Amino acid sequence: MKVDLSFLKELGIGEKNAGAHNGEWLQSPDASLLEVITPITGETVASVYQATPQDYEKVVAESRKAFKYWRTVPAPKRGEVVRLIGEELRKYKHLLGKLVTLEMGKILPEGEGEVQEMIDIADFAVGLSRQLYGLTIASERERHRLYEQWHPLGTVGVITAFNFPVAVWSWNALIAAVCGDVVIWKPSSDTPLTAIAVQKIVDKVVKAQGLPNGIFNLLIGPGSTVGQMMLEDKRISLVSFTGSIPMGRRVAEHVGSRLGKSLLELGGNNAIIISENANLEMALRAVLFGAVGTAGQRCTTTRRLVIHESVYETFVNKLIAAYKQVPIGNPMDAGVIMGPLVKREAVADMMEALKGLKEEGGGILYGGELLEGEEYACGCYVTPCIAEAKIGYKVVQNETFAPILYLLKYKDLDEAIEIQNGVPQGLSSAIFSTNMMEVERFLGPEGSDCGIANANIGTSGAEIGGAFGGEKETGGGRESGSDAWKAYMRRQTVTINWGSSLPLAQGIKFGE
Ligand code: UN1
Repeated sequence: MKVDLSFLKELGIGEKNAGAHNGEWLQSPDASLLEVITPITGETVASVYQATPQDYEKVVAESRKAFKYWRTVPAPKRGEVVRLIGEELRKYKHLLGKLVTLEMGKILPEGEGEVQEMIDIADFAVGLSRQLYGLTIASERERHRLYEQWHPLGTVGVITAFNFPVAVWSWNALIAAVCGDVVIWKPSSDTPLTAIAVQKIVDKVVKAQGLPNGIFNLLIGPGSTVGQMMLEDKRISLVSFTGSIPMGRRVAEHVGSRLGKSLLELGGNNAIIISENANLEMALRAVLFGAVGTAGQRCTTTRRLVIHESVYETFVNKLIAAYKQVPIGNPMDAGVIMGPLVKREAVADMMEALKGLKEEGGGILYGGELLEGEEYACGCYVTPCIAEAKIGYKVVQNETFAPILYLLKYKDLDEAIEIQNGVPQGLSSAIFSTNMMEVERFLGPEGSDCGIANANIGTSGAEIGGAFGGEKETGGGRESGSDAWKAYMRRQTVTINWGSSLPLAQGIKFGE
């Protein structure tokens, strides 16, 4: 397997790259170098100077300065800047998509799809910039006006995961920007190059518009230093974190202890219920995309199937036949639908989970092997796995970020919903059924307890227009569409008395 690295230059990526940016690229003399390895071949493609505590200070200080200006710019004018960023992203869709593929291993159509997700969010944010509405409320007092308005928060820290290295930044950063916030991005250390490339694209627009430094900032460095400083820093008004549940807990604890705001989008353990009334062909395609897509490394990945006993055997046979056909290989190649896992540690986690599954009494029906041979020498390629399990198994309760699909059998819908809800996470869920009573029950208050509930489509691949996030240990945050923007602003309730007396609320008479 070979990868072409010549396109990196077109994105402004060199052999060695500065990893901190506050309008200027910063590189301390004592910065340590982070090697960037592609999971496609295991080779080093470039390296990045990681941000030091001094860089951190420079970035936060600049962001505070920029906020004083940016909050005064009318929201539709901020929207115009985001519109131009969206235009620039359109030009780079292919190259940036390719870089996502190089760095984290998802197939090229999915890499480009992720850049499309950024473009969609930019368009959404432009419209939103004229719709940051507050309510006017009927006052109980005469000649009084009661209303609410929304103001920018300040500096927003955006900590993103490797699996959606650019889309998740845009969900947060582009919405925050029209809301009048300034942004400091700390990407995953597995995917720093896409962050640098995006920062360069954004910076081009910022410079061409004559905007000050410090509106969009970047800090590449370990979570234990740079990330931790963000959590403890009162100057960071909101920390938006996408990643694992244990890390999210740390974010909530540290930010919570200084009474700061956090927005958490953590792990999923998403199930599809396949009823006896399902269109099995449609369900099959949805399961394949949901479970094998992105090599099982989406937070919305389908990890559990809850199948009615009457269609269990038929469906499982179809599924195994489909899994056997999955072309695995270089994610840059047309026709491949599953690339490598992000790194060897992820493969080790997958193997550990499968070992645990067997110990608990589960059985593997297909796959779950490490691929060997010259082509797969980097040790990151596996076959996707289908396993039989029980809802109580520890491995089924946990999110393993790998392509393992657990099969669970049910007799009646109540049982299916109980299994679907019977995990600590609550991100995405789906039912395949052509029976409206089943579908409505699943979508009703006694149904799915997840932030996302779908009927006759799978668990992954959400559109940006809806609010994205989940309940329980998924953290409760909502990003992206709908009114998720409210998390990036502060609400202010205003009462104006335009009369000439001073009536008190609740009819209180005070000293009269
Ligand atoms: C993630 O895995 O963190 O719904 C985000 C989806 C994508 C986003 C996934 N739009 O699968």
